[in-house]
Amino acid sequence: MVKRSQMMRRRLVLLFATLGLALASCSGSGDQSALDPKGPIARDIDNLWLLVFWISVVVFVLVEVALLYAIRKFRERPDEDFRPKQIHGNTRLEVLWTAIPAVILAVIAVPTVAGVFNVREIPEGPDVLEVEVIGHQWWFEFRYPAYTNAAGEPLTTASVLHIPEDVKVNLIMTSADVIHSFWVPALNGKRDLVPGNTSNLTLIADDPTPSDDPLPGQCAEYCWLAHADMRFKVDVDTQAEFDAWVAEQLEPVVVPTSGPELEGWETFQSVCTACHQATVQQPDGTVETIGVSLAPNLGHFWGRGVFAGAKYEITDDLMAQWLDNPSDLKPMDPDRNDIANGRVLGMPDFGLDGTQIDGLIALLKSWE
Ligand code: HEC
Ligand SMILES: [Cu+2]
Repeated sequence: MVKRSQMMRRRLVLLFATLGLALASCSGSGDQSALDPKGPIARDIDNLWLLVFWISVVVFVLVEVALLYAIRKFRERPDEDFRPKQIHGNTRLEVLWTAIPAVILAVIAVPTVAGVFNVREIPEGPDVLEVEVIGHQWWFEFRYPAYTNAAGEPLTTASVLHIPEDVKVNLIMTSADVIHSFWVPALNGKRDLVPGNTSNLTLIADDPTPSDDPLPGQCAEYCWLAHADMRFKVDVDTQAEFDAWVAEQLEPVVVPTSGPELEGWETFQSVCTACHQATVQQPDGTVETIGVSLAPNLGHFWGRGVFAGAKYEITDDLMAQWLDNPSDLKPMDPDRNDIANGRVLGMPDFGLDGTQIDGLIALLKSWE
């Protein structure tokens, strides 16, 4: 038999565990908090949440006070034969406790329905920036159809979405493989990316972010092995910064003619272009896009700051590890790649030697 003191101790442990868990949710707004909106759409959602929250607090307090009052007032007393008055039906009370919740729900429903329509509205017009978002296992690709380079390719990048402040950005989203979900907690809710379909999401950001501290985003639909590492950043620029970034991205990267970069270029052409693309300028001045678009575009890669689904910062050391054995840094399943059918589940280990790796790093660095 369990002793009384043991029971008591168990209850206390349970109480503190529950309290601990509950309090953990008050630990300020973490990196990916939806309670710290940085744009008008996220603010609407947050305000709606606050409305529901405070109504719930009032209801909770009233109900608990009534409950405690009833428990105390009508408790069983040892010495008297106390039975509460036996009541059957009370029309006034029943009408009241039906009407009050109905009014509360109506108060919540009106801004909720309006909010659902606002969030779903697809912005149109000359001021809207359209960006195509393609989800891949396990990274996000961004294409800007409004900006094309000399080879006729749209500006294409990965893992870091650049947008100008105060501009309505219409994301036109799809997936190359399985269902993913695009979520930037500071700017809007989540929206699925469905293969063979397009979905839209609007982003509007109030202020530019410091370039070393962009807004975090995350795939929010379980997509297998490296789902947790399928992140991205949203770098909010001033209009001038954004224009400069676009101009830089549209420049072709240069094919080297000497040094370790040239060694890297040779490996790049023979190995990497099976999956990666880049728009390059040949020594004779011609501009062309080489490679296959199954993996992140590597033009201007080094300037991106983060790689592998924004899991890591780009440094010489991490890049050397990545090129030596990518799956060491991020769980992937390249054995199941089927390039002929456009299916890629990770970057393989190519058994590159030290000189090849140094050459590739030199090449990618020169492609900042
Ligand atoms: C079989 C296809 C394939 C080949 C060939 C390939 N890669 Fe990759 N690579 C990938 C995939 C897929 C990713 C994205 C992995 C992820 O983050 O989930 C990637 C990511 C990268 C990244 C990080 C890009 C970013 O923005 O996150 C670099 C850098 C890179 N590869 C360099 C190379 C180099 C250099 C070579 C040639 C030695 C090469 N890759 C060959 C498939 C390939
Ligand atoms: Cu995903």
